[in-house]
Amino acid sequence: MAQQLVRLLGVDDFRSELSRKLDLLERQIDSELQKTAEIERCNNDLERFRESVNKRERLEHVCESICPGTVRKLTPRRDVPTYPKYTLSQETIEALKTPTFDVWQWAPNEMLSCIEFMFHDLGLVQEFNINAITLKRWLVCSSDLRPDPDPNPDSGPEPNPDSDPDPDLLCVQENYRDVPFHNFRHCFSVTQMMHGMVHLCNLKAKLSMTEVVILITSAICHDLDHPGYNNTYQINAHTEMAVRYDNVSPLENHHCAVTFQILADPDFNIFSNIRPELFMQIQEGITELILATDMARHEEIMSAFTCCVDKFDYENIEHLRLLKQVLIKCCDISNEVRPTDVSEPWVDCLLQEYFMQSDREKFEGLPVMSFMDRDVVTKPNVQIGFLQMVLIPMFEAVAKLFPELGEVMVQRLREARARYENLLQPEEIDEERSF
Ligand code: BYE
Ligand code: ZN
Repeated sequence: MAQQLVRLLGVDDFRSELSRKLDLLERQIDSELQKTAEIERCNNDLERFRESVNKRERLEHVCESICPGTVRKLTPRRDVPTYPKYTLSQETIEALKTPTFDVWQWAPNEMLSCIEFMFHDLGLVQEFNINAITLKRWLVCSSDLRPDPDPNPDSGPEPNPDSDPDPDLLCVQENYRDVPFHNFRHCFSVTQMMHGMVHLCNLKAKLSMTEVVILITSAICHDLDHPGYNNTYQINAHTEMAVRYDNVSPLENHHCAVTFQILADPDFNIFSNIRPELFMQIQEGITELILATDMARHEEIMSAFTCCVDKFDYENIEHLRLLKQVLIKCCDISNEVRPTDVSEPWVDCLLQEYFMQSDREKFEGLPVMSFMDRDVVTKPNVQIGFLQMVLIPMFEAVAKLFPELGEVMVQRLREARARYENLLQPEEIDEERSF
């Protein structure tokens, strides 16, 4: 009886052991089945993704063959340069301080890293307590850098596409258009020249940090959202911009407006950590400098500066204002100060933009300026006139204050003039120079 009981118990043990093992096996099979289903789902997703990429490529191929140049490449437009990837070499850092710097060899991300570097290098980040991420975001908008979206989407009104600025378009780079001359590379070139001037003329010892930040920020923002058609076109064609600004420096007023639209968003305001009074002073300074880049005011600004340069007084705010205005003007049109292989393509880009304008003016029956007319202009002809009448006198005036610029810059401009004179065709030699 007892033996039977033991045996019985043994069988029960065996049974429960067996059922436990079965249970375990069932669970394992279940989990394996789940994994297979997961793999199946992944495979399906992959297949769908492959199809959509193929479809997009086929579509782009068709678009490209119908209308070449219109298809945006698949490379992520707003990928963010991170410091380790874009650490500037010591050689680049030194070259950035000189007018011989080659502005053509850099991709957009590298230009952005250079501009960011200048802000740090000039001590502006420290002086104005600029948030390093805000500085990056201000320069290039990126989803990685954008603050997290509101976790509670019901908390505010729906964004209105007509009045709210597109968050992707709040940064500096996105607001330079893809036009032949007035594009982001021009912004970079002008900013780099300003950085070079600050170093060459030792401006940090002569001006306040507020003046330095005004100079650099103005250089960065001075042509924001330039459409590639100048003020004369805006005024003659009665564009919205010209009407809005009553024909007074329409483009330059617009560049200022876009500058302060960007800074109006706290996430993009590099000056959010300074006192409101200082912000107002910087805003006023930037506006003055951007408005001074209108070449229609060249004579007015130059004659005022020439008057004060012989008795220049760094304590006189009027003198300082004129100096800053002339400095940004110099940087803005300084391409000919650069080595020939850097400066020459800029003339082609500018003429391309001018020819685009004159073609449009002819088509729309508007007056055409002769220096923009592809039937009239030759490169040496316009550049000799421009060097002789605009660039050389302006740089000579600035070199009175900063003799160190005489050698580096005025000399280069004279060489450029001689180079263009050698390029003149015999029949052009006695012609009126028509800048
Ligand atoms: C100027 C005004 C607006 C935009 F055709 C650009 F002869 C310029 F007028 N810049 N910037 C640099 C220039 C240069 N204009 C000219 N040469 C330059 O090197 C002269 C023009 C080709 C033309 Cl001034
Ligand atoms: Zn410009």
